[in-house]
Amino acid sequence: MVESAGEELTSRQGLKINDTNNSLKTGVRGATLLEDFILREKLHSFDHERIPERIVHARGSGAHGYFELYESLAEYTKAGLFTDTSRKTPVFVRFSTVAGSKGSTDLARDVRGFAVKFYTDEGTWDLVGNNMPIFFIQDAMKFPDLVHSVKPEPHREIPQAASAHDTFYDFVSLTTETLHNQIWLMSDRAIPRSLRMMEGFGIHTFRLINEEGQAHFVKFHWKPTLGVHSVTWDEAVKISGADSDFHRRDLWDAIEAGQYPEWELGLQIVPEADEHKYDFDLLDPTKLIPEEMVPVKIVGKMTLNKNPENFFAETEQVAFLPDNIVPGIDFTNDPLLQGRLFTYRDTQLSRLGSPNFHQIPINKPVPPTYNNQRDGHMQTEIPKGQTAYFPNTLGGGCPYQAKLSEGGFEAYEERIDAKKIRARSESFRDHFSQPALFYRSLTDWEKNHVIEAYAFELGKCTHQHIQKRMLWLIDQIDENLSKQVAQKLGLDIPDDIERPINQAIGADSNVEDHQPGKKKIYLDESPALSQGNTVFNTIATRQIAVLAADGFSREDFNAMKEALEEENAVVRVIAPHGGQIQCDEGVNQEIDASIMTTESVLYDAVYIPGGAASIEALLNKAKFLKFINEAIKHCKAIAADGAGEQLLENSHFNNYKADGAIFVNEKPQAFIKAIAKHRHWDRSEKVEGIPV
Ligand code: HDD
Repeated sequence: MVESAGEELTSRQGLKINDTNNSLKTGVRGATLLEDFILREKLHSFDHERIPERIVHARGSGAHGYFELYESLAEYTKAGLFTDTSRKTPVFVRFSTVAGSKGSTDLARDVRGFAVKFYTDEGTWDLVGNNMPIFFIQDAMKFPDLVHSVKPEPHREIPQAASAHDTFYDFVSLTTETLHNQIWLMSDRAIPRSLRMMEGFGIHTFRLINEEGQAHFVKFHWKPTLGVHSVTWDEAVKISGADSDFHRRDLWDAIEAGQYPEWELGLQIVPEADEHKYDFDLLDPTKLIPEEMVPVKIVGKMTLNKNPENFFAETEQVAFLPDNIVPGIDFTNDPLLQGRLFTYRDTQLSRLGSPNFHQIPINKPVPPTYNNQRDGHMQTEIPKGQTAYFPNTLGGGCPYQAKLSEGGFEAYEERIDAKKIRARSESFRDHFSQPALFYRSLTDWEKNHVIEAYAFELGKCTHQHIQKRMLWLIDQIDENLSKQVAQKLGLDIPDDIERPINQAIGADSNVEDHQPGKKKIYLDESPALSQGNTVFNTIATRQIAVLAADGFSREDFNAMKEALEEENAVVRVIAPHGGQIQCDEGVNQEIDASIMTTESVLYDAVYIPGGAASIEALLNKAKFLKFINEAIKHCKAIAADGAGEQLLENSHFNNYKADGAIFVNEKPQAFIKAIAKHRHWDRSEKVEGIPV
């Protein structure tokens, strides 16, 4: 850590610098001298400040924290972090979007990366997951195709951070294994309210290995204590303009305010003997195990309590590797995971420039490292001695191999008796049952959002044959879904998929092979998949906009503020101008944002205290009416006292008095309960006509 407080400026070689503002010239108006090594060093360093952004997941935000275990899992694993309840294992987490560039908006409709680095006493374990429990493809071989299809189209580099374009749907409609992750992408999971309010999943089936060498299959789940919540697509689009750093800022602010984000870690554990018990293959990363079939056992908690000191040094340079593993955890033959075990190390070489990237502080393991790997760009250690090989006598045989009984890593001994073959397992064939299960499990409002998302995304495709292929495939998932999307697109659902194209190009989409029309129904619904069943009992960290101007009622304001802050919500006063406003009792109030610099989509709920002069001033600025109309349209909780009701009277929602989440002259408790519910979707149809 370099701390420059109280220090003099130096060059990179330690020379004290007296003037960093002026270059060395031939007279004050003359040419600059090549001799000016201070100028040259400064510009040279600047010229090389950037490193290549990540091929995918370029846009990310990170934080430090720790993981604590509730009870020993020694029955299943020998991993220290899962057996020693006295440990506080340090972690670094990086959340990301997938498709956009480093500077793209946080609110893209996209999968979110959820990568956790555990700095354990036995070495680093990276759980590199996403906020959705399944992936788009079954074999790593298809990853470059998937990514090339979703990234901006190569001829004109459009669109940025968006899946709504022809090449993505061309690929998806020809690759039916993508349909499960694809429907999750259409759901609200793809537009989270906050990084702190989304689940995380390890996705692949891994193994836990205990001291006796016994294995269990395991899937990892992160459950946010604040629940899983999302914004609407209309908000996402507007937030992208109002504050494209919305998620990054929210994470940073919550940690700075001491409101530490938390997730519980849950495990789905499956005995080895049950490997073939299910209607799907545990090695297929496009399938989840419904929680109703194998419950999630909550085993510990992760808390993020420290922001990075420096974005580049930590969040940008952190290198996650799915092959960073510790004794007690092991891989399976999931063909997507197997490919990942190669590709992440490889990408770090071009991104960070050297095999020594593990020496960068954020990537450094806890235990000291000793081996015979040497040299390379930016070797920052000084390995001592004559030998760099094994076995040796000249170095006393060191570093010597660790005994298994003393923590040496041992790969799980899996019996393999098979032919070498380039093929996909029959057991991976079913591409439709789980997307259908997901859709069936959603509430009506979630289903509406999925319909709207498909209509938007396919509406952005310019090739009708792609739209029609998609419609036909969606029809195999759910007929009502396809009907509604087709209606919005103004297209008919074709009777059959366009086969000549598929067959001619040899695409993997002989859909009959993937069981459309005869989906398996091994579970009617999986309530755990719906955000309708998440946590709705807290308003902690929720941002409440208070609209006020000079003359606002101090009594109303203080009572509401106190009640909201008691529940750990964040109260933000928004006024017609910056600086301060004065209440009806003549006391000054600092404002948090002027209406010129903020938007309703950045808040969870709105409160309008009374005060005739204040309300008159608010009604004089059209943007306050836009603010309130948007909050109504986005189904947020709203409370008003006294003259504050005039803002509601002047809104486009005539029926506000009958609304279950709009409160006039009521005690704060009802408002607080309504905020905790996140949104009031039963309002959505009634406010469709509001023109904002
Ligand atoms: Fe990946 C980064 C998650 C499949 C190749 N991936 C990356 C990150 C996350 C994931 C969260 C960002 C890590 C960070 O914050 O630095 N990736 C996943 C998940 C997958 C998955 C959950 C499937 C279950 N990925 C996957 C495949 C391949 C890659 C099949 C290639 C065969 N992923 C990469 C990569 C990245 C990456 C190109 C880009 C930057 C990096 O690795 O470090 O190698």
